[in-house]
Amino acid sequence: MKLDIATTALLSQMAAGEAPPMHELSPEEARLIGGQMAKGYPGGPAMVSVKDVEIPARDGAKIRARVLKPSESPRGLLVFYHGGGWVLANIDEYDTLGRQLAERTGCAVLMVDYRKAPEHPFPAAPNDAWDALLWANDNMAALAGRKVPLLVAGDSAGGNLAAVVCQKAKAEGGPAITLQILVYPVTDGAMETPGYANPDNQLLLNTPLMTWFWDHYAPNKDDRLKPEASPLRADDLSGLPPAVIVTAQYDILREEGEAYAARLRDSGVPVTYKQFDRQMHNFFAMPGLLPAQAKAVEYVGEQVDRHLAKFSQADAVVVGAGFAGMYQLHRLRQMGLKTRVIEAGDGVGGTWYWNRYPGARCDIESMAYSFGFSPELEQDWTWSEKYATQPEILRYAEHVAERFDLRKDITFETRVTRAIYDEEEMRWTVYTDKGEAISAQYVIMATGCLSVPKQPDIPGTDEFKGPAYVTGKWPHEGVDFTGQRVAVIGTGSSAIQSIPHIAEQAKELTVYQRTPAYSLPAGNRPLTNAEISEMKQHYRDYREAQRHHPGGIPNPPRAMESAHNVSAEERRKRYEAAWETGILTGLSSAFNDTMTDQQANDWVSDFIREKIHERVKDPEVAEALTPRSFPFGTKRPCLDTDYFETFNRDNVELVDVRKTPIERITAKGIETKDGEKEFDSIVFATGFDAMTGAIMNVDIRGVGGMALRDKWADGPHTYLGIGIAGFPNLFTITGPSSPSVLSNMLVSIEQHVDWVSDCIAWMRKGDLAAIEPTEEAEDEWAEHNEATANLTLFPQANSWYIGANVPGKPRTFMAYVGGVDTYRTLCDQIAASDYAGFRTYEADREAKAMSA
Ligand code: FAD
Ligand code: N01
Repeated sequence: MKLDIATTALLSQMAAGEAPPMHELSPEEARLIGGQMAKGYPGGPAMVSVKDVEIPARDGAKIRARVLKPSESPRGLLVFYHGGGWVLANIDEYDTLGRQLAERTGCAVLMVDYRKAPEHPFPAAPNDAWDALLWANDNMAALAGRKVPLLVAGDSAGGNLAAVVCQKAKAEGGPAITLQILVYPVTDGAMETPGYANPDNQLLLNTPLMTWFWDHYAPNKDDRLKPEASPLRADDLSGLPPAVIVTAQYDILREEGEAYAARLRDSGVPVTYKQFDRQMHNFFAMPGLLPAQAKAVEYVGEQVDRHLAKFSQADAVVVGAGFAGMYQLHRLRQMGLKTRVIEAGDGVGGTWYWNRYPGARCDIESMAYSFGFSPELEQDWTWSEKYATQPEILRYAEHVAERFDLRKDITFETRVTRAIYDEEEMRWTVYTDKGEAISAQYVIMATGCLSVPKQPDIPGTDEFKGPAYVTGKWPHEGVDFTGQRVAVIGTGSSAIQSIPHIAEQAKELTVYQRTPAYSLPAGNRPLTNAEISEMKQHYRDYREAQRHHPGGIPNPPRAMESAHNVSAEERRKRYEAAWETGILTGLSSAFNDTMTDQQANDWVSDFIREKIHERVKDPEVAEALTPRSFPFGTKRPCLDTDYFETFNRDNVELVDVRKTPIERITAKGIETKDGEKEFDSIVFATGFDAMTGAIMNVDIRGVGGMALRDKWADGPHTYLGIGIAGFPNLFTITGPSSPSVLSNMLVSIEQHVDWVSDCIAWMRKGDLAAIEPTEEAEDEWAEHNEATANLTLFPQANSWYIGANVPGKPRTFMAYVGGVDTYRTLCDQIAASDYAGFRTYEADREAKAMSA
């Protein structure tokens, strides 16, 4: 006996009744039989209120619906679509199941009596289902008493409708559905799964009846295969709400449920799947008759419990726990905001958590590249080297987390995937890849300017059989290259730091260079006690100087003189002195026109070129390593320890890929036009999808469902790099078009976090619910940015500042070159003039009272 005893007995009783097969009946006759059967179901639990309503449909008709309220304060609103092949059944026949669901889940349940075929064929049912969903969302306060999570559910054809409305909500940018519960859903009108041919499955729902349903519902066969009828056929299932999928073992639809679960999972949607063994189709809708029905309701209830427990309310969600997210959490918590930080990694530190490649260290002096917001922190932390290593900076980040007790509000190993703005509520729903949905008034993207390694853009990358490493995602356990033949692709900062270390271990190291870099010797060394105590004594003054310096790096001071004003000898003298400091900004600060005057820049660029020739013995290799295609400073300069000298080693070879292009990566190594070279390991030091990559990785929908990805399709548009028109209460820390990456990032991060925190404090004081920039302010800022950049030499380089490193990325200059000092003044003045360029929205007092 394949079915359980209760099901077997039920089927035997039904057979004894000698009812004709459904598919031989007219829809009216079939409905009568279904109605008779439902009369045998028990009444279902009592509700606090049961109310029949009429929902206006788009064509002016009314959709009948029933609101079941299990308590005065439901914890969710569940929109339920019943089964019946889009032809049979109604909300009266499903009343018991609806009550069971309401009681068990604690949600208000809206049962939707969408119009049935054949009188109302496709797309009437999905249209009604959608109209009802919108109505439910609009009337949530009345239905559930307050803003609660919105869930959808359905069985069989109703499961199909539930899946379809989720896809539509994604396409439309809302409403924000937090969970979809699909019980043996119909997902594909092709009816081609083996289950249809399996005699074991021909029970209450059999292949002829399913054909009968489809023929009535979607007589036009092309319609059936549209995603609105066959959700499995949608191209992209990513970004859909987490799903609970239930199937029955002996059901012609089981494989459709399984297939939908698998595709959702493959698309990154969290899925909980359960097959009920020894059950047939429709068991879920037969309350009182089958014990498994009660178990399935209990199972759904448990999933909803789990889901709603995760659904939480916060004042603010901060995405990312690098230095920006950490400080933002500290500030908001100090202000009394309930703040949640979501971080993809399993620890704090961001950049310094992920970039563990050999030789990784900061290139701004440690004592300057540290937080300035806490004098106590400054005093109790002591840096060991002029330029701290990655492990030391990571320890510092961990120390900060400990000292300010940050971890308790950070959820690690969790990625934010979507954020949807609800205009009515003026709140965001933030979704994670762990199935959590958090409702928050503010979202702060502290996702980092350099946190998404660039996708490999060399053919064959996946074919290499040996280990391949990406500098920006380095294995935590480290890598031992001893005795290996290693390739490094790239010669930016990450490569320049790691190459000398890899060369020391590897048997052979081959460096594939596309563009040579300007790099200056770091002169790294341990800090002396005298230096440390001097800084600790004067840290306050130093921080103040940082805040009012264009790059947040006050030493050495920026000269006020043009390079044209002095003799060649004097210039040389000053360049030499700057070179000796081993400070990134030394050379660019030697004169005031290095970044604006071509000749001034040529002089300093030539000076560095000479130095490279001094450092590299082989003149041909030296020339290959010499940058000539862009002015100094227009791509981020590097600081190194023995980078150029490494090319004097016998085990190191340079391949200039401009002359010898990489054709592809092969299973064994790298093939250029000169042939294939075999390697044991390949290191991709190929950089980042900078500035916008991490923000664009999250599907962010603002006012009217506008997708940020669409708004930024031709490049980022922001106001101050902090706010975005159409995306109220969404802030970006060091976002595109702020000075960010052209400065000491910690200085910029603190300035941004402080500004955003002050803005939120101002809003709360004025009882304002939302703030967003105006389009005009955004345009004015973009104009100023472009004009400022065009006064400099920056646009001359194909840099990541401009998006040139990522194929297909729109080219706009993504950092404000006006300096941190000027930028700070602008931001302060904007704040002082009641946030000029922003529009604000008053709080909706009524909604607030309801949720209190
Ligand atoms: P990050 O440190 O990048 O942190 C962002 C965090 O957000 C990451 O942990 C990431 O996992 C998380 N995240 C992103 N998206 C999501 C999501 N959807 N869901 C959940 N979590 C998410 N700057 C300097 O000023 N001086 C230096 O010397 C210097 N050295 C650097 C060295 C390297 C190797 C690199 C790559 C950058 C360096 N930078 C330097 C720039 C550096 O990125 C910043 O200084 C600073 O650390 C950035 O901090 P952040 O918090 O803004 O971003
Ligand atoms: O990345 P990058 P990064 N074929 O983009 C090459 C910070 N940082 O990780 O210049 C061949 O600079 C690419 O060539 P090209 C700092 O802000 C700081 O090194 O595009 N080559 C380039 O040589 C820095 O600027 C430190 O022609 C390819 C390299 O890969 C930023 O992070 C340390 C290629 C990428 O260089 C990014 O630095 C590390 C291809 N298909 C990082 N694709 C400090 O020292 C790319 N390249 C503090």
